[in-house]
Amino acid sequence: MLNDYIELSKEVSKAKAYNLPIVALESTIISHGMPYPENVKTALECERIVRENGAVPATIAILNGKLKIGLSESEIDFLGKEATKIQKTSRRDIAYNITNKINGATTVSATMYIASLANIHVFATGGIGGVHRGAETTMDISADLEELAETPVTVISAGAKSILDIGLTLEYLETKGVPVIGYGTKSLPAFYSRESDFEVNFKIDFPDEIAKLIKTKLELNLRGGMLVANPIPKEYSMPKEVINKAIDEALVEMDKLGIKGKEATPYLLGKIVELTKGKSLESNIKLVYNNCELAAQIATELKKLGV
Ligand code: PSU
Ligand code: MN
Repeated sequence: MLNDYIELSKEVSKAKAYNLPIVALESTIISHGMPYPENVKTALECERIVRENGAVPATIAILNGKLKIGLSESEIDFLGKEATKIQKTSRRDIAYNITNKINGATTVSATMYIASLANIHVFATGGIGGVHRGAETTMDISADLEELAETPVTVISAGAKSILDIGLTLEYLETKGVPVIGYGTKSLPAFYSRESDFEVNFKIDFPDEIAKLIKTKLELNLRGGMLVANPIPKEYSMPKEVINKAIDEALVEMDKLGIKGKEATPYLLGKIVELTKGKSLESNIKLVYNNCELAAQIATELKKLGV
């Protein structure tokens, strides 16, 4: 039985019982997206921000053979501190890691799937995986995009990072019928910067309007989720030249080392932090907080609509 595999935290199961708004949070960002101890601090602060904005946080991971929805502080600490023992888990890894009781930090794809099992419709993170640069030869396209096509969860992100091919990522999402919403912006935010050379599909200025769209999409029985792109607050954004130089260098270094597959994104994130002397990490943390706040507001509005 599916339910035998799912374990809700007390807080999340209470939230379900009282029909409170819930925001899903991923754990790959903890174990493989940021260094310790910033990863743990960030994850706990994300939960605090979600609560402060009227919703209940559900950080998701695979622990002791269970799909865990809602983690304790010590579980979050474990995922951050013991990161090298934690498997990055996307959709394809879920069954294997459950069967073999391998502890796993869930990517956007796995987190979306697990959130959907608990009927959670809103999920905050930093960045999603996408079509990698050079994908025309490597075929490196994140499972996150397929999940957005399949699973009815709206992901609040800071747009697409230019470690990806942003244009191809948008094309892929269009093919798969995934709407890309700009929160107060026509330009697709590029993670560390507020703008890119690409446009979102729809600009929406208020959380309640995003909530309405989520409801409509669910009721129309359109499969899949949506991507909300929320620009990083100005004061934490990075000049394009600085960040692009670091990204280009990191990509060259990755090629030299022959790093590919699931190791690619964690390697690039770490290398960029190193090359920017920690500046990119600071921006990354702040944009995640910003997304948690918006996600909690959207989840709250969604509850008012009865979803
Ligand atoms: N982008 C970030 N930080 C992250 C990730 C992406 O800025 O931590 C993580 C997310 O968990 C995302 C995953 O789902 O990387 C994508 O990995 P891949 O490119 O291997 O699909
Ligand atoms: Mn990949």
